[in-house]
Amino acid sequence: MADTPLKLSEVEHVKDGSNYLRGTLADSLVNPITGALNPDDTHLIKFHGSYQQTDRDLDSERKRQKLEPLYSLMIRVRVPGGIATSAQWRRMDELSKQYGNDTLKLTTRQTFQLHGVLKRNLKKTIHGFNQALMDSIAGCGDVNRNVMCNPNPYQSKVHAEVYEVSRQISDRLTPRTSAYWELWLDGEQQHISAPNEGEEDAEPIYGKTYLPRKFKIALAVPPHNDTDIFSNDVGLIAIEKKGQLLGFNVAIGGGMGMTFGMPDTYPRLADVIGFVPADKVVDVCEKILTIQRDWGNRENRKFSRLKYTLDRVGLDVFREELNKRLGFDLELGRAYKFESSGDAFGWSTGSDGAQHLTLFIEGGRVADRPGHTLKTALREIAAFHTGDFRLTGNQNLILANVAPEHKLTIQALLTEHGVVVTGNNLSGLRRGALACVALNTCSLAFAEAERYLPQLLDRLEDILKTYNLTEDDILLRMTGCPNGCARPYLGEIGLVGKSVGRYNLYLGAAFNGNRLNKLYKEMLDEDGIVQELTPLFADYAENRQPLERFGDFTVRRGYVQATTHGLNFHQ
Ligand code: SRM
Ligand code: SF4
Repeated sequence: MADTPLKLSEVEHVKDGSNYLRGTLADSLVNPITGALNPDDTHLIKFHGSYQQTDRDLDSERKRQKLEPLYSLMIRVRVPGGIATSAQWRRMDELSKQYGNDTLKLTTRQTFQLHGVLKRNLKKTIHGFNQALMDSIAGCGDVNRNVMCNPNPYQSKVHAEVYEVSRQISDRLTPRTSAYWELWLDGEQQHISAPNEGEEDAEPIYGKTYLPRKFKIALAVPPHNDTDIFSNDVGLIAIEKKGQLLGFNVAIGGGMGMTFGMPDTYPRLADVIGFVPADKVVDVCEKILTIQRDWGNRENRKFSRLKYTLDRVGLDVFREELNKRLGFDLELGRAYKFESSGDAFGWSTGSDGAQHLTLFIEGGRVADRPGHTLKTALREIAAFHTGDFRLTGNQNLILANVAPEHKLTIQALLTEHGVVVTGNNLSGLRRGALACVALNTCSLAFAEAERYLPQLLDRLEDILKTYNLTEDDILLRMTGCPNGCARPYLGEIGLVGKSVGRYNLYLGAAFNGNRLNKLYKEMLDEDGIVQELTPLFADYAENRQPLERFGDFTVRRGYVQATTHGLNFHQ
């Protein structure tokens, strides 16, 4: 019997007909009649690092006034491993003020986002990135996204080597199309390799329809899993011996997204499938990506991620194909141990004696607020800081390699601007909390997250105080929908927006990022969340075992069953 032809999803057709991501973007950008792009171009613009959005706070009022929604663009700048120079920070700060909403969002994948950029300013903004040697290509879209890595390579020689590997992976998997160069930079030289004049476009790794879906890679150096590697399509665990990087355990098939009411969609943690020496790891990433390119589902985008490909074909079949494409076999995975997935705040000293300061950035939002002028403080620091700015996967910021003569000045400036220098004066719950953007810009949000979490934390902190738990590090992650942008299914407490002001409560993830949580209660409002968590905190304070983490405790006490695989997340 002949195979039934594939019914490709709409996005596949758009990519196919786009001439390597051009589509009609050039026309869309100059069309003065609307603030929006042509519908097909809204898919293509993602590959250039941008999303068309509306201001959801204003949508209904504008509709009432018979106006089109207030369209604007979010732009995500790739920062492999999260490392930016002071000059780049200054540029992002300027561009956010000139063309955006005067805030910077530090994301859960170590990138910068600008929000609120009008269509007519998009080109000028991307041009501005280029002048500071930054780009937004592959910030979004069906390609390899920003490669995450422990953001502080000065911690040790191994960290520095691992960071270098993350850059190599990022370079290898960056799309080659000249559309980015042509559309945004008028052919001006850019720092990522552009094709030579007269050369035809080609995507040697991706092909003209790119990947079935987004693809994510993260690297971590045990014992810190601060990039949450198991939530990535490919997670690489550095294996070292006596300070020498030997290679990486390779984990595949992680992902957070799911859809309410569709139990065949689920978050899943990556499985370790073997070990590869460091000099071959970039090839391994490329081959995994090409298998997913060829085997991933291109009919229904809900099932397109590598995690579903893997659960369809099985790990053994996938590994066999990988070994075949590589021309060698992965070795057996090596022993490793992760202890935590959060950031450690305050001053630290690297193995070379250099000084670094990790700052807590609530919700990853760099903005000036009354009494807390963080954006100004960082701009002033960027004017003289000779080290760099490092974005962490937990939406925080490291001022790295602070010159000894600048330490006191930095400290004084931050204090003057009302910025908390160490995490010590924050509760453990707030220090580790993550919230996705959600309203007012995310078109998929059912509920608030970033704007609301601080208020909820105020109430939860009162309870923690009653039980003497203020200092305890407990991971709480909140999102405005089940897509999982703040990795909520890895929260010891996960709150996932279901409708305005209502959240599902998940419990029982592991503190080190290697176990998913499980649904505990549905559709809770703020009082409901507080009521459900109060007896849990009381029980934890009284009955936990020495050093027992909150997530482990909720499993041991039977509040939820442990999730052992994405496939039993909903059970
Ligand atoms: Fe995300 C879509 C924001 C990290 C899973 N994510 C979106 C969009 C673009 C909404 C949209 O499609 O219209 C959000 C833009 C909101 C806005 O206004 O800025 C958005 N995601 C974010 C960020 C900014 C959250 C944050 O507050 O930090 C993070 C940017 C990362 C970056 O710099 O590249 C962000 N998103 C993640 C993560 C976490 C991670 O990668 O470690 C995940 C879960 C991991 C994963 O991919 O499985 C994640 N985002 C999603 C999904 C669900 C994907 C899935 O396979 O089901 C969507 C929706 C989609 O792709 O259809 C999504
Ligand atoms: Fe938007 Fe949902 Fe992602 Fe939050 S989790 S940013 S609401 S897509």
